[in-house]
Amino acid sequence: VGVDPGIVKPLDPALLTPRDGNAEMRWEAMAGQGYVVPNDRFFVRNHTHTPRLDADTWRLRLYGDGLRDAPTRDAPVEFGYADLRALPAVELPALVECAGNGRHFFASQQDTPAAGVPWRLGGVGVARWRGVPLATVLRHAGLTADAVDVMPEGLDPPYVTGGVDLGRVRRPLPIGKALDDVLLAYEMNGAPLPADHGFPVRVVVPGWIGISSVKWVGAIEVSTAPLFSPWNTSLYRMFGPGRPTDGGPADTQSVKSAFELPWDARLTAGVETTLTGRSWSGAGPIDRVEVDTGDGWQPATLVGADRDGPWQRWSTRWCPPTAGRWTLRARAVDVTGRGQPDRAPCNDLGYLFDGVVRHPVTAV
Ligand code: MTE
Ligand code: MO
Repeated sequence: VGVDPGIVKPLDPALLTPRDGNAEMRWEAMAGQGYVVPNDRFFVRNHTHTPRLDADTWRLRLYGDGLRDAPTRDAPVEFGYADLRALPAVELPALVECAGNGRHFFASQQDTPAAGVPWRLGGVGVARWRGVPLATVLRHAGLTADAVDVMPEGLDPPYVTGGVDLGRVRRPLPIGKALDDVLLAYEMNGAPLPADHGFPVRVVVPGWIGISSVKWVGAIEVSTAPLFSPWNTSLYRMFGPGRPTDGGPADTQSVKSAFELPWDARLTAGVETTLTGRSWSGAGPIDRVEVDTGDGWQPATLVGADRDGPWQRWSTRWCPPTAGRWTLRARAVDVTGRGQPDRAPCNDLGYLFDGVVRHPVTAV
């Protein structure tokens, strides 16, 4: 069991794979698990490193011209940890997924490898998050009717890349999403937020790319004019190739499917086994899943009471006919009709992969 210097929790190699100072969930570690990803195997994505914060001295500072009484940063409306805990709480299962999840497969599907963390499919997880709706806190803070954007900011160290200091991690959210289903979460799967996942409080933006879900949140700007930061102007945007204009900031996550198998998987030829996996989309629940083990697409069996949740478990039976190399494929369609193309069109920064992944199997 190793420890990455930037990550606090032990990185058990059976559960998590280190990726450039981050940790990717191993899909085979989800086989036989319940609906949520346990905290010890939830992926970690840090721009710098996990800060150690004290809940007793932690403050959330809200300010901006979209608040009646706190127009400037030097005179914010403040909430402490106990103040948040005293407000009416909600708990919901939500997907947090890195915008670059699946980036590795852009490189194997096309000639241009995209820059960034080379995630396979384990830069995603579903947890039960408990906290206060951001809407509740904004209204307590004196939200005005003409606010258009809110921008949460983390308390982790400023992010320096290519010699340029981009400041603290922060990304604007349109007020419509902020008032819809966004949480200020202080619990993850029934436990206080682990340090790596944002202790004492993080933002959870269901279905949107992970960068929206700012960890270790310390301030929120509320503005009557659109807000900008490097995290929505130069990072986490859909640039080229084949895009004559910039495709704008990425927000809703794409559709993906993963087998709960090692990469590569080893199976026994001539022995029928149950293969399991999960499919998900940021745009809504999954409607149907198909699997191809070599003789064409067949419906997978949907497992569990997952219909309305952020991801769907499924299974299928398969017997590798002979020893040798095989390829497994899975694809899903969500309730909005979005599916998975055979090959995902690439973009410069490798975001929102949604292609069908070819999972290699060796039958022995
Ligand atoms: N929040 C802060 N403050 N700093 C960060 O580096 N990384 C973001 C987001 N929130 C980040 C952050 C990114 S890119 C992702 S994918 C998610 O956190 C990952 O959340 P997790 O580490 O809890 O899985
Ligand atoms: Mo991310």
